[in-house]
Amino acid sequence: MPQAANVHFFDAHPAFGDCRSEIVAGLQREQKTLDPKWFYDAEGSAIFERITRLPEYYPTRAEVSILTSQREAIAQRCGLGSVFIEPGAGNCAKARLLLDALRPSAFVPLDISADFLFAAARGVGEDFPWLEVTALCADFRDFRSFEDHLPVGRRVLFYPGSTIGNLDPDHAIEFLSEARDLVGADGGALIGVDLHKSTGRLESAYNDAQGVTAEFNLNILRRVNDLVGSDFDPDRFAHRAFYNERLRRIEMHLVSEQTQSVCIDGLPFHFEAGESIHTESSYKYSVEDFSDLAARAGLQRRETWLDHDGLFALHYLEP
Ligand code: AVI
Repeated sequence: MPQAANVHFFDAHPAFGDCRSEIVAGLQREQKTLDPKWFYDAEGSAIFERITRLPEYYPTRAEVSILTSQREAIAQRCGLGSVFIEPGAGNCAKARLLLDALRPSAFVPLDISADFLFAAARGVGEDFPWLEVTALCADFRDFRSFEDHLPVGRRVLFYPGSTIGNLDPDHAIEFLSEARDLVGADGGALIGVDLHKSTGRLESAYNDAQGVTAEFNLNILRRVNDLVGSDFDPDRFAHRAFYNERLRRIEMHLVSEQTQSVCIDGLPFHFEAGESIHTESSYKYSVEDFSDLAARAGLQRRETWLDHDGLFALHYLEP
């Protein structure tokens, strides 16, 4: 397919690491764990898309309502004509909502999944012909692998979706510190964060009536079977999600419905009935808690926009 003149690609061939030893180490912990990054193969990403449209799952709708109703104010705050960088860009749907108002000098979607990223970047280039799009297949944490390919200019990082909530607070601080280093002293960061709120509202968002979140959670077992040849039977596990009020995080688990053993290459993992694998945490922050977290990474909160119902926050931060 011919490539539009305004779209550039660079593949840094990000290393995926040794998934087998990572998965084994997680299952050997006292609280068995699987990293939520394993949710997102093509099938898992498609199930997540369905989650974002569920009546109970408010974060996507709330954030989109902020991005559409406040786009001019957001653009003024971020500064026009910057290099707009989105790690984990996926389909770039949220960045698209800002591009006309922001008029960035370049848009840099960054993702570790090359095919999906390049198709999404091509689509942005076609729909915004005035915009320079530089798609980088790279690991955001490995700045050196892509820094030579970043267009010149003041940088603004965009990290929507409360994806930062899937990191525990120490890792979120590390991520924000790396973001601060990337954007430099004159840059900025626009970060979407789900707000702490009533347990009932949060728990229903992760326990939808149609069972789509359960399907998403259980799909990780199929993915792990594909990755390491394990013999998880998803029918023998059940989805469980609850709000841990002390730690202010939704925890998703897969609970073994019976005593069973699962093998990876002859290596057995024993499950008691009722024992769980912790598959995801989704931290929720008040505006003040997130300001404190960002400050620990050397970023100051300059402005925050909330949706009409006060469910979700979009923060603009600067070093
Ligand atoms: C991607 N991430 C911000 C979602 C969340 O809400 O933590 C993932 C998700 N897990 C279950 N539902 C949605």
